[in-house]
Amino acid sequence: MNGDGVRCMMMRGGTSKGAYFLAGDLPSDPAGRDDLLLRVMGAPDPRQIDGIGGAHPLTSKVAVVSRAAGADADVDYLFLQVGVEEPVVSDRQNCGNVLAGIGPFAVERGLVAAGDERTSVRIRMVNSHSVATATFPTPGGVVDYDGDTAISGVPGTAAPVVLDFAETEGSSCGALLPTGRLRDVIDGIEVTCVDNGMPVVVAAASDLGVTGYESPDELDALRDRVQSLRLQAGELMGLGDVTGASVPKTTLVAPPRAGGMVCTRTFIPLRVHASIGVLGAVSVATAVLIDGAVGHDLAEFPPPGVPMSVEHPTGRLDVEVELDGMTVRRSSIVRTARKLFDGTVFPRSRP
Ligand code: NQM
Repeated sequence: MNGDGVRCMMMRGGTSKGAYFLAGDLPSDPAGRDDLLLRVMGAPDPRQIDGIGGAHPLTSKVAVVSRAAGADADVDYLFLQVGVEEPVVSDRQNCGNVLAGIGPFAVERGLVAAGDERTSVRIRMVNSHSVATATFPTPGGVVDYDGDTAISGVPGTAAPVVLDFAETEGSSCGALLPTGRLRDVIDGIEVTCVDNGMPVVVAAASDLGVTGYESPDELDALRDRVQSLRLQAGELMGLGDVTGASVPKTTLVAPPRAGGMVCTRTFIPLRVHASIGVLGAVSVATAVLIDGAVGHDLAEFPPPGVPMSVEHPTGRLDVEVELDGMTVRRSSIVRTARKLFDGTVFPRSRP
């Protein structure tokens, strides 16, 4: 703490934006921490006008980082989703986009020594009890955010952050197919419930009476049906009552139409994502790879060695997933990240 202010770095991680903190700069009790974060982000308020949140779930995110407690990682990363309109801070999901900023942040804060060319940081993702390795350029021991990697949904180019995932299979629900079945029928619709780092309910867009190529706004009308699907899926997936939770997500799939593997529209959990989450895309791609799962029959698979491209409203997201039967061998993805500001944030005072 620094007077009334708190040390904070704002970063774009992939297609999300969030406030990154060292755990030691925040209150250690979760209730005090969450109260502070709501006041930092300006929640609850649809405009988050009195805080640094961006008035959308994708820009109302927080990363809490510390030196790793165990030897299998360099740093621990706790992701917190801060509500926009609801006074809620949730640790029930992970975020692969905010993850893209964790390695650079760890170097900037001196938690990890940078290599001369590039640095690899092993990150324990506390929300999902799994480890990701982030590799990014650090010429001369300094994080370089500039580069020529473009990702859909972010203007321009930046330095690549390569994220390799291990043990993401079933990391939130305990199994890759948390209901124990390839398909379930909910409200008369066939769905595949999957968790390869993010719990997702996959349904064919056509089964909900849409093409799957609509804009996010056009799909808003499906909110009530999606809520009904995910509430029942949440119980089947062992997540219990997910009324106020940000998981499971729901992804509508359709045949690709831009050279990718599958086209997607994703509810997070009720607003439609402008693109698709990282671990969300990894989970959907994994489901689609499995013969018999929803989406398998409408997908077009790339030749071996070519990444699987998941189409979304603003472009494509390339993922690599290696499955051996029903076991995930590895998953990886390329993102970019950027430091936006580093300083002191002043939370609004309590009402
Ligand atoms: O799936 C949005 C995002 C995410 C999560 C969401 C994410 C992921 O785009 O790993 O990145 O699904 O709430 O940041």
